[in-house]
Parts: sequence; C-alpha cells; structure tokens
Amino acid sequence: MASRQKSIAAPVRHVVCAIDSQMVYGLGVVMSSLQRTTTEPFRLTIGYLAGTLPEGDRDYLGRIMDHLGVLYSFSDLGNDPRFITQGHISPTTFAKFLLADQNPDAHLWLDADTVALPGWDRIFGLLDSTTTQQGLLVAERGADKLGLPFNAGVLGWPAGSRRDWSSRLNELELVDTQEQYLFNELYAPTAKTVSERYNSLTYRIDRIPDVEPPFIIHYAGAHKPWHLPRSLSGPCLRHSCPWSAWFNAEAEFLRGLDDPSLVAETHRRQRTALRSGKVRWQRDHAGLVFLRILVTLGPLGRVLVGLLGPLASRAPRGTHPLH
Ligand SMILES: [Mn+2]
Repeated sequence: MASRQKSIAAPVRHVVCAIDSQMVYGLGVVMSSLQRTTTEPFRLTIGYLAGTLPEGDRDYLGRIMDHLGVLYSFSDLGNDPRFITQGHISPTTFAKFLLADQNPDAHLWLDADTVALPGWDRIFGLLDSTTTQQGLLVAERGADKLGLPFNAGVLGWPAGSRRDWSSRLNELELVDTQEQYLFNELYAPTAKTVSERYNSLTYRIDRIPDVEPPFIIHYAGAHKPWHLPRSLSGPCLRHSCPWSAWFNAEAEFLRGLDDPSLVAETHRRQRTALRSGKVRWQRDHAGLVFLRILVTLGPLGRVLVGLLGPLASRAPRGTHPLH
C-alpha cells in the first residue's frame, strides 16, 4: 500500500524555467536531456511573461512533455514594466524572481539554453543542505573574469521566504544585466557555492578539468547551438566542442519522437529556431551575425566554413561553434 501511494504522488523534485516563444525548441532539447539522465522523477513549471508564449507554443510543449513523461504546468506570470530587454537578454530572465516568490518550496531554476549530462541531478542533494539563511545555491564562477560573482543560469532555491528584490529594483540605476546584478547583490554574500560543473559556461570550458566534466553546460550569450545549420555541425562534433553535447542531446530528442505529427511539428520548429533571436550590430552579437550569415548562405555556408577553418584554432574553445 505504501509503495502504491509513493507511485501516485507528485515528484518532490521541482524544476522551474521561463521562456518566450524564441526558446521553445531549446526547451524541448534540454528537457529531453534532463529526463533521460535523471535518477528520480521531477516535475516542471514553465513560466512565461504575459503574451510571450502563445497557445500554439504551449500546446506543442505540452505534447512534448507528455511524450517525455514529464509532469508539467504552465504559469502565466503577468508582466512588469521594470523587466527590460538588455542586448540579447530578454525580459523573461526576470521571471526567476516571480517564480521563486510563487514557489516557496525548494526548486531548481534552469535556463533553457543549457543541456544536462549524467550526474546533473546531484544538485538536489546539495540543495537539500542549503539553508534559508544561505538563501540560494549557485555554481562557482572562475575568478578570471571581471564582473559579477556568479551567473544566474542555474540556481538552487532552498525552501523558505525570498529576499525583497522588488523594492531594490525600484531604486536600482540602470546597469548592465540588471537582473544578474540584482541577484548578486541580494544573494552573493550568503549563497552556498557548488562546483562549476553545475553551470559550465561555454567560454570557461577550457578551464574545467577533464576529470570533472560538466553536469550542466550553459550556452550563455547571443548565439546558441540551434542557430547553426546542422549540415555544418560536423567539425564541432569531431572536436567534441561544447556545442556537440547539445547536438547529441538534440539527436536523442529527435530519435525518441514517434508520433508522425509531432515529428513534423518538431522539424518545422527546428528550422524556425535557426533564425530565432534578433540580430543587433553590437560586439557580443558577432557570433550570432556569423551564424545568420551561414543560414542565409545555405549550401555555400560550407565554403565559408572551409575558408575560415585554419583560423578556428585561434578562437578559444567554447566560444566558436565550428570547432
Ligand atoms: Mn542563459
């Protein structure tokens, strides 16, 4: 009887994320990777700001989660004029504050531009021992980069009340990455830090020891793996570049789909995702501009990649999608 009760109870582990329609395809891939490698079931909350995730997107994601066997719910978070767009960072990134307020239970926030590898869910054990006083669990960030102490793409929220981000946001002057700044100000002094393996930023990949490979790779920045025409993913896969983990997860995701209409819809979304994200002519968009050129060139993209091949070794691993 006890085991029967256990089998029908909702999973204790809780993952939350927030997306807009630009990130739908990416979310399918990361959720497939989580589900394939988890050792225990988890439930998922998908938050979105009002009007940014139309019903068609929600229906599709619902079908994907049903197919994956992930128990999910959506949460319409309304909107807030203080949530601003900064460079490639969408207002949706502020949703983590709203979801943390809404969910006083322990839960894991995960950006949709990530991929999970076996071992990732050990983070729940670490979260169990995170106290309300610590307030938050974050992954270490190498000291080599000037700036904020931690990246907010993977956050463990312990059970308990949250700190008052809203009044602080009212007073905050405009700074780069407003939301990350706020996080660091509120939580960095007390947060529990865990290994960088739980939030391995691709530009840091070279510094992560081979014997301690990433559990969660985070494709931070304007250009994402889904922007690369897959006919050009060969060099990346051959060199096991950080993007190859995402391409492998995508291949598993696609292989697992059996319903023909879901397969067709997923392929349509894969094509749309190639051109998702707004290109801006600023420095941190160079990668996205390059990928958009490759998409536009079609088969000729191969020629360009061939010409640039000799230069690829000069780009740090993880920053460049072609090696
Ligand atoms: Mn991110």
